[in-house]
Amino acid sequence: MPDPELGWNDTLQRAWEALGAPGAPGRVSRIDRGWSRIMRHAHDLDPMRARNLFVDVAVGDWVVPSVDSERIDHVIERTSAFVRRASFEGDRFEADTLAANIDVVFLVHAVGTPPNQRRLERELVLAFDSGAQPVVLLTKVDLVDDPEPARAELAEVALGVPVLLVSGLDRTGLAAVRGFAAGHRSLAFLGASGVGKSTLVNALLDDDVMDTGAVRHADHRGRHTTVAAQLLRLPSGGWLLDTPGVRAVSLWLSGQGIERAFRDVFALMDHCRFRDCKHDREPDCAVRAAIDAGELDPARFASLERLVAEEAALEVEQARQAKLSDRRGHRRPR
Ligand SMILES: Nc1nc2c(ncn2[C@@H]2O[C@H](COP(=O)(O)OP(=O)(O)O)[C@@H](O)[C@H]2O)c(=O)[nH]1
Ligand SMILES: [Mg+2]
Ligand SMILES: [Zn+2]
Repeated sequence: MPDPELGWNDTLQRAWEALGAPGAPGRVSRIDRGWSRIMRHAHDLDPMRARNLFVDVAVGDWVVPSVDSERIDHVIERTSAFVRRASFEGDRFEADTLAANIDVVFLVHAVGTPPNQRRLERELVLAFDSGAQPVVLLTKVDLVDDPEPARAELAEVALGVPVLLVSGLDRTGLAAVRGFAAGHRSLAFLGASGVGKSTLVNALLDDDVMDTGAVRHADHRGRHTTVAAQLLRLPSGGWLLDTPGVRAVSLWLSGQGIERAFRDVFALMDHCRFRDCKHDREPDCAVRAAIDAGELDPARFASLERLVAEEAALEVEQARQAKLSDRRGHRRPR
């Protein structure tokens, strides 16, 4: 059986058995120019290499290499995936998966810049769509006396999603972050450039320093630089996917992400008098009523409308490309 310490679980086992339990599954730890590095167990220091031919493979994927180890025969059905807008490469329709089988995605925001609720809303939609569990991190808390106002503002749009206070610099809250990797789970970070993702990654990978008390020294900084997406083993167990520049704006929206991230607004909509209420000037509109009563931020509602319109436009585009792809006789991804 594949190594549970590498993240293998019952869901993957079932998906593999559904394929007829072929070969020996391994996990993609890195991809370079069309070649995957595939780990066979958690302490595999010399991952095998196989070519990515005719398969959409991402870091984090569980795959079955061919008997001669040259190619990847199967990509086992993912438990979660971050997918970028599909595009044409030559005459082939490409779904670009950036990361797969991530259990927890941390949405990183920093104190010091004003809390950005609109950005967090978008990230939550993407996180829910991916299938991973979102957790919000408010980092650089060492910079302020009281991070509570910023935390409260993010919590307002995070609904039930936890907002943790952390610092990659003085190591506040790192034990809690690490706790999410219990059971050999895989973690990933999403957030604007400069919020402190790399600093957190370095702090988590650094097992020489205790979480409490010790202050990181400047010479540790920048030791680990992200060049390509890679799966890294946490010293305390579990996995960390370090991706350079996974920018929220470039990701593909699909599924139930919007409904989940805005479930408060959708719950209101259920109470509008008309089923097809546009929440504009209709009588007995529960959304307008909530806005007028100061219970719903109009900016949050505008944000929802923007995301819905964006998703609709992407769906039209995806359908158009899928049709083109069919006409050319190619198989549609997923
Ligand atoms: N004070 C403080 N500065 C931080 C912290 N984390 C990151 N920084 C600084 O913020 C800048 C950007 O950090 P970096 O980790 O590269 O952000 P990334 O772009 O999200 O990977 C660097 O100058 C870091 O030293 C933190 O927890 N506290
Ligand atoms: Mg970085
Ligand atoms: Zn309405």
